[in-house]
Amino acid sequence: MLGARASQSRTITNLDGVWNFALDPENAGIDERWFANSLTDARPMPVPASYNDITTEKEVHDHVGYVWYQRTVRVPRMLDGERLFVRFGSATHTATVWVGDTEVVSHVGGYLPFEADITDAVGSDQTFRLTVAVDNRLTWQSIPPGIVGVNELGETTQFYYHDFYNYAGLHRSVLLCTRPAVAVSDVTITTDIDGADGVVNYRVETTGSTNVTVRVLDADGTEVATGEGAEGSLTVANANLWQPGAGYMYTLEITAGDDVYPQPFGIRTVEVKDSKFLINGKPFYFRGYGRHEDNLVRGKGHDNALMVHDFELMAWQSANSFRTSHYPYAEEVMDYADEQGWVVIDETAAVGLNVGLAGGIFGDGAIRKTYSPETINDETQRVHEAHIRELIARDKNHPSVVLWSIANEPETHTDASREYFEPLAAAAREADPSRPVGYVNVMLSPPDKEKVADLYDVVMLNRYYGWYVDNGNLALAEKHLRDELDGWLALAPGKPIIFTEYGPDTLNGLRDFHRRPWSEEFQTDMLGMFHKVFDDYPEVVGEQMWNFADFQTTPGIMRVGGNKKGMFTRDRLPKSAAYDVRERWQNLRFEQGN
Ligand code: GCB
Repeated sequence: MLGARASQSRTITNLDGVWNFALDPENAGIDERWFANSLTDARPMPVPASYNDITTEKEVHDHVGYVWYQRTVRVPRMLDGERLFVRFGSATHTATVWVGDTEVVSHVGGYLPFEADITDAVGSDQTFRLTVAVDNRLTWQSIPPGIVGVNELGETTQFYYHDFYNYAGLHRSVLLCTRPAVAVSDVTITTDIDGADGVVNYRVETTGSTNVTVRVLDADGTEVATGEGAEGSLTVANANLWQPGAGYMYTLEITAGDDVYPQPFGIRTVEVKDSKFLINGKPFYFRGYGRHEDNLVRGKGHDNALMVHDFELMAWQSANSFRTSHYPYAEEVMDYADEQGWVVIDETAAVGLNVGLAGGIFGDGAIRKTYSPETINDETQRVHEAHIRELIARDKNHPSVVLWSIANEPETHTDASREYFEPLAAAAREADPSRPVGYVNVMLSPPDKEKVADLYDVVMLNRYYGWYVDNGNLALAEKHLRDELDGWLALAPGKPIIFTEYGPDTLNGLRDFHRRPWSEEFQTDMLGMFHKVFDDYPEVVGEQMWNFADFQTTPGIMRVGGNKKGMFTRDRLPKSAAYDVRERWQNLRFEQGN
């Protein structure tokens, strides 16, 4: 899906603000047509934000099921024949939208955008009532999966196998967009390098038949190439490449009839070869983190101040990359990463497809199979595939995205897991033949059991030697880590290995002379042990520690106010390991030049 970008033919009105909001404890609102009137007993709710931590009420925080958002919208001045759209950056996890009494769109999947043409529903009205019902329930057929149940007290409960709080609501901006009736509806840009020149291949789709012309503008807005037709290949002489740390961006300005759409892009190549990850033909080493969209009060709500601050902290540490663990991030984040030259592993929301885990740690005790007609089944696979395609459709033109991660820590040591993933890996490749595809492997599926590694271009590992296993014994942990790495080299020769998670929970301020688990000293030691091992294996081409910052989870005996594996606290203060890692990454950057 195209990003919302203003141009001479496209206007954008931001609908963020304080909306009206109501819980729907009986999930009766749709039948009772709540959209047909002002919400009863509505309370204020900021958009964008998760609703969970905004109020003081437990019912809001722990709500399972539908909530309703509503506001009045003023229609912008429009030219004759123009179309009006409402666009949601995301609604977690499923949503239905009404304009007045008319249902205009439903969307499944909590972390990707959707829009509706509301021109006819609005008609000649100057203002209209916009109502959104958002449901946070997860099922075996949703991505990510979850289970909603009722306990002995009759309370509705929600369980899921992933280790972050199921924040919900309207997490990203809601926009009102205008565009001509015949407009650009999609563009795919791939690039290549030919000596000093850049090759720009493009394919444009439009909503009706019309002439298409394109211009490539450099970062100063100077025209550097032009083309005619919906498809073509252009040459940019003496191109400025998009590089890690130097995100040079061009714009493909597309004119289709009355419509003008500016699509930013970068000229760069990505390739996996001989255990190396090459960007513009040069070996790239990933330094950084798995992250979360998570913070105080706003939960997963996008916030530009927090976004820029987080990137400043990552730059301070000399990181060069991150993974969008464990779901697609806000479009603003992807644009920012492009412009600043950050390298991104772009992950789907397929996390927790593994009954061996819960909260990242233990199974839920129930006797279940991960893949079965009653659990993760054909329908889940269909939803997962649609989600992969939607993510690629949204993010395919971001030069920062160098690798797709189609799942985090699924079960991959059973025959059923291979049946499940084979078509999904193929779908990702078909949707984007220009980038490598991978998935993130869990400790429960080590190389001697793993069944899907050959489907992918890279090996991505989350490993917790020294924490969940060999807790506190880093000498033993190191032995086991090396043994396992040797196993991967034997199983997947020629594939680069990226560590996408490693690190212990660390309580900020807990100091320990004996450097034991949970202390800041232990975090320094455990990260240091992993780094020492990485340096001995040229096949390891990346280290993304877990996690950039402490983050919220469901409460449990293994979590003290959330997951504490952050390099930074949840309010973004550095733990002491941050300084050691900074020194290492500064040195690596100096050696590796990015
Ligand atoms: C993992 C998961 C991540 C958890 C982490 C942990 O392997 O991928 O979501 O938060 O472990 O801290 O247990």
